[in-house]
Amino acid sequence: MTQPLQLLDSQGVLADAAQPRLSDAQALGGLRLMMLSRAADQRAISLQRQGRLGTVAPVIGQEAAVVGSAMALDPARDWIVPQYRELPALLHHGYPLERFFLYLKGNAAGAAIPEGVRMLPTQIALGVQIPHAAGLGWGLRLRGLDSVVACYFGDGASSEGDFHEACNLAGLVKAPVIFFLSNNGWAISTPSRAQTAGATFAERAPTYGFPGVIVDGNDLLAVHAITCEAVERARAGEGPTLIEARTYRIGPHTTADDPTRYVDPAELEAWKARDPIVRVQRYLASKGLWDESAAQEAEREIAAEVDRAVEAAEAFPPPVVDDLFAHAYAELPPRLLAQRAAMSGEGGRAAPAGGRGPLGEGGRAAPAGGRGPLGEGGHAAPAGGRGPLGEGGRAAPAGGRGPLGEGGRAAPAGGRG
Ligand SMILES: Cc1ncc(C[n+]2csc(CCOP(=O)(O)OP(=O)(O)O)c2C)c(N)n1
Ligand SMILES: [Mg+2]
Repeated sequence: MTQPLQLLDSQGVLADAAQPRLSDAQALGGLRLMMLSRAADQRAISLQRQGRLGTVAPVIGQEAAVVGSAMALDPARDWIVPQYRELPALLHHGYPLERFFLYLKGNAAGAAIPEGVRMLPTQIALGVQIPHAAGLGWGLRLRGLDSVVACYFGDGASSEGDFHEACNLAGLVKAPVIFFLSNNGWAISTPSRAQTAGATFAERAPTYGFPGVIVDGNDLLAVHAITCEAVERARAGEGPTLIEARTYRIGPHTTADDPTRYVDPAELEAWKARDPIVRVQRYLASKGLWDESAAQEAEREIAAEVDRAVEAAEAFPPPVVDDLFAHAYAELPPRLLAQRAAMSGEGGRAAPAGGRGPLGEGGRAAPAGGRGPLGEGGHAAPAGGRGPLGEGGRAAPAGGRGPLGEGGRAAPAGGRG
């Protein structure tokens, strides 16, 4: 099997003759962003446990893959097309941290992308963003721009037909796209070895007419270097690259998942010993650029940054039912008008357009029966009663299954579970 590119070993020692393309200052910046991502995830998990946030899909363990690739892009001209586990790439591109928390609170404002930030929305329907990325890249090229599109997806998403369609078209038209496949070992509880009978994911690429490469996804320097090469190819008009980043999901699929039911503890421990953050810290320490006091100072600053983002998100007006209906249609079709009215407690009468419903401050009924994109859980209802999930103090919608998989999206406001 092809060996993944590695520049830094797990002790943070640079390979002989390795030529990192990140300067020391950039490596420090990358480390800080990885630490910020870890701290934001840990805070989000804690807030979810308190019933203050919905379902969280942490990046823990995969930070080098996400940050190293994002640092190879130019936020002023390149685009990111995310799946749902790429927070630090979005932050690097200009998406504000407070919106991450707002999004997890179920607030539509969290999904709003600030003007000038070149990213598509977080995508939970698996694989759907991959053809969008191919089309976006092709369109940018037809406009004569030299922008590149980095499209993120998982080993699980790569089994969707959309992956094939996107790679086929992008190869044909030489779209400037980087297909960044985070092979994190799992698609919820399905191991990545169950996704393909092929030996690797990367080996699919040549059949579409472009290179497929494999990188140690826990090695910031290697991921950055290999993505820089893919960016250069794409900018030069040579077309796409498929990057398979071998990493590992150290945490749960989401806060609604219990990985102890299916993850081998020995495998988990082996991957924890390859922590991508510790690896860069060791590398920088060997250069005299990192020590205990630098770590403490960075942790203090990062904690304060996370505090500010959480406070800003919590100061936002809570979401209202109308938010669910506000962004897809200029004029709501009758079926959705009826749903909105029912959810607003108006017994079939339409709620006022754009207004706040009769339920008052932030408390809104949850949609009934929905299966959500993250998996098997319920989108919890924001207000009131005790729901079927029974944990965390939040009600779930009747029969609801959430998009990330197995859990409930906790509700932002109100009730006792
Ligand atoms: C089309 C579709 N099918 C199923 C799901 C439920 N689901 C949510 S996440 C997930 C696993 C995705 O695994 P992967 O692409 O490897 O990404 P990871 O979660 O490991 O980052 C599944 C099956 C979904 N969201 N969309
Ligand atoms: Mg996966």
